[in-house]
Amino acid sequence: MTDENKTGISRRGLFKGTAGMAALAGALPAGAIGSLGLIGAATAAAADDNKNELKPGELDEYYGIWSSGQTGELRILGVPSMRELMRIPVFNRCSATGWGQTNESLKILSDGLLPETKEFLAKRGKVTYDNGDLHHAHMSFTDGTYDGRYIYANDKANTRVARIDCKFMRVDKILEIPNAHDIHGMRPQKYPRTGYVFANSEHEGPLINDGRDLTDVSKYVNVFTAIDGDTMQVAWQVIVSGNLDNTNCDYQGLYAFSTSYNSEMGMNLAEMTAAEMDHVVAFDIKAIEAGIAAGDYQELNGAKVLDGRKEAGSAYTRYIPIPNSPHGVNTAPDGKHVMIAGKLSPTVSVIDVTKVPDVFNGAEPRSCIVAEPQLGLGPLHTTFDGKGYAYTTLFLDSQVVKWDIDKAIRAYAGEEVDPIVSKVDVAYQPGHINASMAETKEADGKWLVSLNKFSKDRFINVGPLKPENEQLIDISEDEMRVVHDSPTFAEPHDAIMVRADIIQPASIWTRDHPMWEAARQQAEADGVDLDYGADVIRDGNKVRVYMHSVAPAFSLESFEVNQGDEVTVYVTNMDDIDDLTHGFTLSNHGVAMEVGPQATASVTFTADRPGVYWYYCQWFCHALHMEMRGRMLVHPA
Ligand code: CUK
Ligand code: CUA
Repeated sequence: MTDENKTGISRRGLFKGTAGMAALAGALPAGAIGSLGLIGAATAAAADDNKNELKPGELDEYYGIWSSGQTGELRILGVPSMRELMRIPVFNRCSATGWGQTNESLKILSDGLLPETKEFLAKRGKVTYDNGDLHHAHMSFTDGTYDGRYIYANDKANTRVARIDCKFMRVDKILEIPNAHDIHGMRPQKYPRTGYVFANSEHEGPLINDGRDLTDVSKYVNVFTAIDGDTMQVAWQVIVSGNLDNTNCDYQGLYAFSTSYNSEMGMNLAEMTAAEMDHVVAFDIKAIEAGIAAGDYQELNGAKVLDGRKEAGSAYTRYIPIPNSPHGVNTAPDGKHVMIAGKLSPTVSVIDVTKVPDVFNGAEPRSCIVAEPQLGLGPLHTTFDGKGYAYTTLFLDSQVVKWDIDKAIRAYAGEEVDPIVSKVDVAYQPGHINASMAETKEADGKWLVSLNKFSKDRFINVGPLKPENEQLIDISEDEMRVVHDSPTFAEPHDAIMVRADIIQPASIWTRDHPMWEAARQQAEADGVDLDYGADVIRDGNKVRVYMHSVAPAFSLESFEVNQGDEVTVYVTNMDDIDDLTHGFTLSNHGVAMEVGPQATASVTFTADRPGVYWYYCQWFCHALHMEMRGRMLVHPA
């Protein structure tokens, strides 16, 4: 086997795209960095009077909901201050909260996994994956705007979608998607409500992936999934031709759209980028629902799978040709236009959703395209201000371009107008972009964030791994103005900004929360009060330890077990005061969990080290926080 076959990156393939491909890999010409740095400094100096700078004690106007890529968590920032307010563990294992270790979190992390995954993990002594790659985090909608109920997030690494309950800002469901390979693009339905959560499988494979057809690429397919956002079950899946990248939907509840950068079904770089035109798949939601009702599907791994392949000429899909390796899909708040970013093409293709029905009725697929402005090199994602302008990131140019949607449409019709309004330099290589409330009909055109993949010289050097750089841009005036740099750890792909009045989180947990229902049932079976427990229950070699905490003490100052016992410790925090979090860390056992006010958390481990081991509260809770500790005494076998 040659190196070419191993990686798919042949010399020929890499150099084919010349400067463009090199810059896609992150290489900037040295001169470009210096000059961009100067421009950035000048912009910052001019921006001393910024409205984004909050005084101590002032509150932000927007919740920024940030993905974190390969970190696997969700982050909440305040906008416009860009202060990081909270991290919500999702697909990652979290040392601070015990997410991925407590029985409560492990139940959520394992319940929605496929049976064969559970088997695969069990052989490795695990009940869940402990990594994730969270690209897209988006809020549930009602009638075209955010409703503050849920945030949905994808895991590209392990083909999952998670739901975060905005009341407690914790994950409450996770679903592993069958028949798919690596969920990438993900967006909730906008209208009439969410409803469906659309999720794209990015990578292709045999539909029945059990070892057959390993090398017969002609048998590979890709699937588009609609999840029921209420039950977090797969509603239906559609087999497509080509791969799928990003997705989005209209404001009418009729269509969803997905980009495909690999319409070629290539298995290496040269093959994937060979065609001049790739496509967007349009999905007719009503036709698909009718197909399900009529039984036009096969059942596979518990999912109803319809055939929407191009060759099938199905009623469910249409393939709209789009120039070279399209990436982002963004629906404008005008409710009419969907922007498809070209990536390797310098264009953004504008679909008019009112013309899509004609395409399903036999009109030429590109007849729904009403504009295709040339904006610059490497367009990836687009956002909006609700005033008729669109903003697109130019990855290769390291710029954000502001353009006039109406002028772009007129130019496409032949009029001599320039849709480009202005460009602003960002540092460096932006991917996603989003403006305040921009993916809703309430887009308000105040703030825009550009999520830049490289920070290079923007901050003091922290070693070979650099932070990324997110820049806040004031778009409330005609000229875009970069007003703030925010270094960030790996790798927020996407972010949304939600008006602060829309999300109303609780300040303390409730004792009837389903997260500790299993603990409550066990306590009842043991004849113990879960809320005010101070009990040790022996059940063969299983020991259940119930304690509660009221600052600054645990209800048990010690408990005794025998070497080899399987021990479960339940801790209930009976403080009901805002911000009074306790924790339970058991030393030299790798055990630590956070217990919020009015919450219960439990952890199970084997006590196989005889001796004295202290447990302590690791969340600073009281002047006597250091004294909040106790002993586990393990009798030797
Ligand atoms: S993708 Cu990352 S820059 Cu995963 Cu939304 Cu476009
Ligand atoms: Cu309780 Cu520190």
